[in-house]
Amino acid sequence: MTDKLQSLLEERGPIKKIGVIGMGYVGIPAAALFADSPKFDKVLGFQRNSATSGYKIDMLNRGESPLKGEEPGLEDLLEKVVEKDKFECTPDFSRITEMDAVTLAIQTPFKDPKDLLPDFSALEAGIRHVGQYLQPGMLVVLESTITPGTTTGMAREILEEESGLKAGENFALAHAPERVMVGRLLQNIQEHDRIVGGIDDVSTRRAVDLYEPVLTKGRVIPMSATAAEVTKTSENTFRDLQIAAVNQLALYCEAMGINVYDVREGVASLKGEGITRAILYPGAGVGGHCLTKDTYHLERGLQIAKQADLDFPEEPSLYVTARHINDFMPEHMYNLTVEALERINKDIADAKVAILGWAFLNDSDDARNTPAEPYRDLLIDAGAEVKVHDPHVLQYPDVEISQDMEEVLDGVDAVVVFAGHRQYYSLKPQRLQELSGQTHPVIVDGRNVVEPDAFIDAGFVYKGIGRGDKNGHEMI
Ligand code: SAJ
Repeated sequence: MTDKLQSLLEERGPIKKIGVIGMGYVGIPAAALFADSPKFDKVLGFQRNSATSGYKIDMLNRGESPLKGEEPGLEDLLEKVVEKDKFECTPDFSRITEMDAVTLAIQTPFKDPKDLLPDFSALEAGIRHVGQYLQPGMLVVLESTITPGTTTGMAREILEEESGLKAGENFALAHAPERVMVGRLLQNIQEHDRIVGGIDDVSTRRAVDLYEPVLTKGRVIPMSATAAEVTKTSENTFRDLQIAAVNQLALYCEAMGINVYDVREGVASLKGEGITRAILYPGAGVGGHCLTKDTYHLERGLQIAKQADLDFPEEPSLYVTARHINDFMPEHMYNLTVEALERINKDIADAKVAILGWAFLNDSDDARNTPAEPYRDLLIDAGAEVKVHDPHVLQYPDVEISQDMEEVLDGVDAVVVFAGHRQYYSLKPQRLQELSGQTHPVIVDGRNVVEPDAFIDAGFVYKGIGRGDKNGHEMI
């Protein structure tokens, strides 16, 4: 079979025209880098002309980036490849027929983690579009993070159903998961190693031909499609697990009256002889659209890609437990807030609380699945008055976010740090006290940005994640 595909690809020759479906945080930088490579002649960015995101088409064709936040080098690169007519954005999906390769970078959120049900509706629509215009000898690559078994399963079926062609015989199919982080999209694509997994060796090799030209420091790591899906979902699951491990340690340290950062420094000090102690940082929670769902993709993958019975003890999945621990941290922040207010005989229902930092990541404007939201919901449900400050996140559905710190801190009983934005490291206790107008305001530090003693000495009630050594301090 693959011989037939091999000869089809040889007939078609090297990849020259590339289509990228999904003009978002993953698709736009990928398209710009493909277009900037002398190996490729033309890149089309496919974007539906929808009410919510149709505006991107004209912006991109003017060489402007519709992405929020700082993305070093992206605007210049877009301008360059549009000027050179190597990149164009279009809503006309019929032009997929002109392409040698098509990549799909479409969001794959989870509808219901409990039942492990992902929302693949947008991805399915994208794959169906490709299937309708698929030509023999083309390569299709899924870049979205997907449940293991999706490439050889759902994607293959839809493409074959829509095109009447056979994967591995008439067209190549692969998974090459994105590994980007906001704020360094281009750098991540060029410098991270690239996992490339085809449904067969011919597809893998064709996909390697697509990604190798855009890598500077990174190298291509070829494997099977399902192994590539498990690699991506497990690398985020492992990160989430590492964060859950240190969050659990932080909760233990609070109960034991010790400082988790002393312990962290100690644990991290064991080095050499190949010993790596990747102990991460505890905090107010885990947000974003990666770590919050990829564990569930992996868990679901075990169900749909299982080929033999799993031999596992009668225990809940370690990975799902980790998710629950990280999802608990905003609730822990709420419990710390209530405890601190009780120390000044303030009931949460009568309290004014200022949340500092709405983004899920420090120094970014990205607020997807921010852990600050479940915390705010708990406060609101308890009857508290809540204000939110964030220097980067300008707006968010149903939540008023201010960039005016003084206005947010005016008259508050409690200041609660949820994101480690640079400016919060220079919070001054005296100034905060003045603005709050309270003798004993409360500060709850979810990202270890303040020096506890400076606030305690100024009369604050201090609480910090993992700061068992301070959370029970004497009131000054
Ligand atoms: N966090 C902690 N403690 C830490 C590190 C992070 O509480 O020590 C929290 C952050 O505050 C944030 C969340 O976890 O709320 C996620 O942070 P992140 O740094 O993992 O950021 P993401 O989700 O944008 O990036 C991850 C990265 N994955 C890995 O490093 C394995 C990135 O490389 C991926 O490209 C990205 O997911 C993705 O798109 O999958």
